[in-house]
Amino acid sequence: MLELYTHPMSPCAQKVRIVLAEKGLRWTKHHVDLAQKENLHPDYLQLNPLGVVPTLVHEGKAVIESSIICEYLEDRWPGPSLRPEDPYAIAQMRFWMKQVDNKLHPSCGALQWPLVMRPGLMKKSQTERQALLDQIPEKPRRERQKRLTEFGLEAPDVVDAVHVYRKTILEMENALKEHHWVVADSFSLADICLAPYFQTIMQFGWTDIYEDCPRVADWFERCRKRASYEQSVAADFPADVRADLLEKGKPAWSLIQGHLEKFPSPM
Ligand SMILES: N[C@@H](CCC(=O)N[C@@H](CS)C(=O)NCC(=O)O)C(=O)O
Repeated sequence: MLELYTHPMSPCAQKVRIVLAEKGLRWTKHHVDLAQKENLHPDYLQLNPLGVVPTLVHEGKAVIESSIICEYLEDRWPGPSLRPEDPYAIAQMRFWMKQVDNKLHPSCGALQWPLVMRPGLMKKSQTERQALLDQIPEKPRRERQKRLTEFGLEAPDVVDAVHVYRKTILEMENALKEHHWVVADSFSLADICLAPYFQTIMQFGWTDIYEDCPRVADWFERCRKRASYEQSVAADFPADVRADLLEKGKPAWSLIQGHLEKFPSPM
């Protein structure tokens, strides 16, 4: 009944997998090989014209965009609820989700792409690489991926990405002074949509980015301890994959630290 087109390292797909697990829903997995650009295959574009994961298929109909999929699942299977009751808290929840989609997600891509996707692309000829990247349907994403492929961590997007991460962390530290979870005392879609972006930080060994934000560190530990997270995110990172990612992330830390120095500490 429920099918998900997904990739283990995609934070957007991780969000949706956490929601499915929180609600105890059964689903069928379709792995989309992003390194091989299966997301740009004409059959996949029929389902998701933006050429990205995740895509949920329910009763034969495709639902795209991770935050929309999360809300769709919440609407269809309201229990256990992942939306606070108070309308103001719901507005706050949606604001966090929007910030994640518009800002944190491209920032995560800017840090992850040079380390994970770029090496494979650089093995292809210039013409082959260009032809693949030219197929990306949306111009801003296409241009960003071209910059990140050409310049790696030296791309201008990387400085902004580090700042977006740091600003988000400081805002979360403040929000968590007010309640146990990001928008309320109950766990919500805001927490689910943020947590995978901390998985990325952790997997590359960059957790010092929030070392002076104890509430954020504690929040992420609480997210990770949930069965939903274990089952739908942690399970996809066996020891050899974790070791490889840590190795890939190590050389980038000093560059990130350099960008962080220009940023304020929490109040
Ligand atoms: N706004 C989309 C973003 C989806 C997205 O960027 N997915 C990435 C993986 S996290 C992807 O499929 N990238 C493939 C590519 O850009 O080639 C959503 O939230 O679903």
